[in-house]
Amino acid sequence: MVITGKKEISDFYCNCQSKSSSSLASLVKVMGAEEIRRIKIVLGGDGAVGKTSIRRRYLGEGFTQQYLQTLGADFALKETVLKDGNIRFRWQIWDLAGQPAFHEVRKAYFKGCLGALVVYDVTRPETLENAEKWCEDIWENSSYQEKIPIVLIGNKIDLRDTVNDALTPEDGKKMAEKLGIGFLETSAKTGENIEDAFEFLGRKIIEFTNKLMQRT
Ligand SMILES: Nc1nc2c(ncn2[C@@H]2O[C@H](COP(=O)(O)OP(=O)(O)OP(=O)(O)O)[C@@H](O)[C@H]2O)c(=O)[nH]1
Ligand SMILES: [Mg+2]
Repeated sequence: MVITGKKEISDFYCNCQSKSSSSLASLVKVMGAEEIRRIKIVLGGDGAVGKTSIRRRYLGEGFTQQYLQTLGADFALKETVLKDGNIRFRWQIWDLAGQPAFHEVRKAYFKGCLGALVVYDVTRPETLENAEKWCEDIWENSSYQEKIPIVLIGNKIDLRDTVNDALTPEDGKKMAEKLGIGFLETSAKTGENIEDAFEFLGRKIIEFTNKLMQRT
C-alpha cells in the first residue's frame, strides 16, 4: 500500500486503531506528505480528579473552579505536532465519567484506544489506589493484545501544601513503576505540565505503534 496524501494517511491510521497489528504493518510508504496520525485516547481516573479540567486546559479553554460531573463521556479533537518530529497527531480525546455509576458504560470507550492518561488527585490517596484498577480495565478492554501505553497523572499539585496527607511524587512514581507505565504530575489550575502530559503519551504511542509494525 502506498499512501500519498494527508487524508489517506489519517483514514488509514483511523482504521488501524480498531484492527490487528498486521494492519499497522501495511503502512509502507508516506510520499510527499507530512505523516498524520489520528489517535484515539481516553482520560480515565476517579470522579473529580480533574480529567475534564485537564482536557479543557489542553484545548485552551481555561480553568473553572466549579465541578460539573461528566455524564458518560465528553469528546474533543486537537491537532498537534510532537516537539522534535514531523508527525502530526490528530488527537481524539474521550474524557470519561469517573463516578462509579458509569463503570460498565465506559468500557465501550476503551475499544480502539492507542493510549490513556489515568489521572489521580494528589490530595485524595484513594484515587491513586484506584488508578491501578483503571489501568487494568483499560488493558483488558482495549483492542490490542499488548498493553497500550498509559501515563499516570498526579493532578492538583497546586493544592499539595493545603492538606496534611497529600501524596508525594515518590508515591506516584512507585505506582507507575509497579504498573510499568509513565508518570507525571500536573495542575489543571495553573497549567503546569499539561502540554507535557500529552507530549509524553504521544511519544509512547509512537514507540508502541512502531513496535507493532516491526513485529509483523
Ligand atoms: N485546585 C485545583 N482544582 C482542580 C484541578 N483540576 C481540577 N480541579 C477541580 O476539581 C473539580 C473536579 O474537576 P473535573 O475536571 O470536573 O473532574 P473530573 O475528573 O472530570 O470528574 P468526573 O467528570 O466526575 O469524572 C472541579 O471543581 C475542578 O475545578 C487542579 O489541578 N487544581
Ligand atoms: Mg469530567
